[in-house]
Amino acid sequence: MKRALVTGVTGQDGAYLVELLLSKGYEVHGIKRRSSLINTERIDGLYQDPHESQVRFVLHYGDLSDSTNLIRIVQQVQPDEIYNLGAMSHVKVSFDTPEYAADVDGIGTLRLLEAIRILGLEQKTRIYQASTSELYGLVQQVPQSETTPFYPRSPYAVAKLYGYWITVNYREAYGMYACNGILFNHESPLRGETFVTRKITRAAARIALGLQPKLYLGNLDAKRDWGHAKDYVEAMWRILQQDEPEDFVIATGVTTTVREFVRLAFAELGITVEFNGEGINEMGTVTACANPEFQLPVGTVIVQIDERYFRPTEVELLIGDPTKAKTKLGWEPQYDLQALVQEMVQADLKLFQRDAHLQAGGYAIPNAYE
Ligand code: NDP
Ligand code: GDR
Repeated sequence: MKRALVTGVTGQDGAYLVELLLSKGYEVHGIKRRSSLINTERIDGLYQDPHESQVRFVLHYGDLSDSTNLIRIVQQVQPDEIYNLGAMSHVKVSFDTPEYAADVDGIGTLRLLEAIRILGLEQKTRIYQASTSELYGLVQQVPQSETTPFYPRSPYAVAKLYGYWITVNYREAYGMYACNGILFNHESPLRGETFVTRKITRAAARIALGLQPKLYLGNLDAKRDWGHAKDYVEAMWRILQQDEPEDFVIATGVTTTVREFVRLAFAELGITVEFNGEGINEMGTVTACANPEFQLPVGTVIVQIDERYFRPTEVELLIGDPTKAKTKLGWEPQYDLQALVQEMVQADLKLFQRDAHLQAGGYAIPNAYE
C-alpha cells in the first residue's frame, strides 16, 4: 500500500486529493494546523475513527513554519509521496502579511525538502509542489506554458517563486523526484469563501434568497483561466506517477473576466445582470428575473465596486497552455466553465436555503465578513 503525506489537507485541494488517494488505495496522512475552532469541515466526510483497525486516513498536528515538527512527521510516516499544498494562499492577504507568506509558502517548501534529505529519503519519497499561475504575473506572452518567463506581482507569488525554484534545485542537486504543478485557478463548492468565484456564487444565492442586498467586488476586468479542483488534483497525482520528474502547467486554455463570471452565476439562477458605468462607478443591475421564487425587481442594483478589493499590483490576464500535460500525462479536464459555475451556484443555493428557512422562522442570520 502506498503512503502519502498531504500538507494543507484541510484546504479545498487537500479535501479533493485525499478523496482521490483513498479511492486509489493509498494510506493518507494529513498535516493540519491547530486552530481555535475545528477546521476540518471539508474532510469530515472522509474521517475514519482512529480507534478502529485498518484506518487509512490519519491527521497530524503540524505547521509549515516548524521544521522539527515536519522532520518528525516525515520520519514517522515514511511517505512514498508528499503533496505540499499547505500555504497562505490568498493573493490580496499576502500584501498584508508578506513575511508570513514568505515563511510558509517559500521557506515552508524548503523545510519539507530538507526533511526528506535529512532523513535520507531522497530515493524513496516523491514530492509535489503546489506552484501557481501567479508566477507569470505581469503578462509576458500568452498562452502561458512551462517555458513562459515569470514576473510575480504579489508577496504570495514571490514566495511561490522561491518554492518553485528550490523544488527544481533539489531535483537537480540531489536527484530527488520533485515536481512543480503550475496550476491555474481552480474552484469548486469547497473553494474558500473569499476567493472571487466563491464570493460571487455565495452572493448570487444569498441575493436571490433575500439574505444579502448587494455584492461588492474589485477589478471586474481581471481574466482568469478557471478549472475545477477535482480535475486538478487528478493532474497532481499523475505528475508524481511519471518515470522522470518534470514540471507541468495545468489549465483549461479558456479565459474569462470576473464580470462574465458574475453574469454566468446569476444566469444560473434565472437572473439577468447587465453592467453599466465606468471604473469604480460601474454597477450590475437586474434586467430580468425568470424565477418567480426570487423577489428581485428589474432595476435593482446588486453589484457595486469597492476599492478595498483592488490589489496594489494586479495580474490582469491568465490563460494557460496545457498541451504538455495532455500529451505526457494523458490529462483531460472533465468540467468546462459552465458546468463549474452550475455546480458551485447550485451548492450555494442549497446551503443558503437553510438560512432562508431559519430567517423565515424568525432566526437572525448574521452577515459574514468577505
Ligand atoms: P486553501 O487556502 O483552500 O488551503 C490552504 C491549506 O494550507 C489549508 O489547509 C490551510 O490550513 C493550510 N495552511 C495554511 N497555512 C499553513 C501553515 N502555516 N502550515 C501548514 N498548513 C497551512 O488553498 P487551495 O486548496 O486552494 O490550494 C492548495 C495549494 O495550491 C496552495 O498552496 C495554493 O497556494 C496552491 N494553488 C492553488 C490554486 C487554486 O486556484 N486553488 C492554483 C495554484 C496554486 P487551514 O485550513 O488551517 O487554513
Ligand atoms: P487569485 O484568486 O488572486 O487569482 O489567486 P482570487 O479569486 O482571489 O482573484 C481572482 C481575480 O479576481 C479579482 N477580484 C477579486 N478577488 C477577490 N478575492 N475578491 C474580490 O472582491 C474581487 N474582485 C475582483 C482579483 O483582483 C483577481 O484578479 C488564486 C489563489 O487560489 C492562489 O492561491 C492561486 O495561486 C491562484 O488563484 C492561481
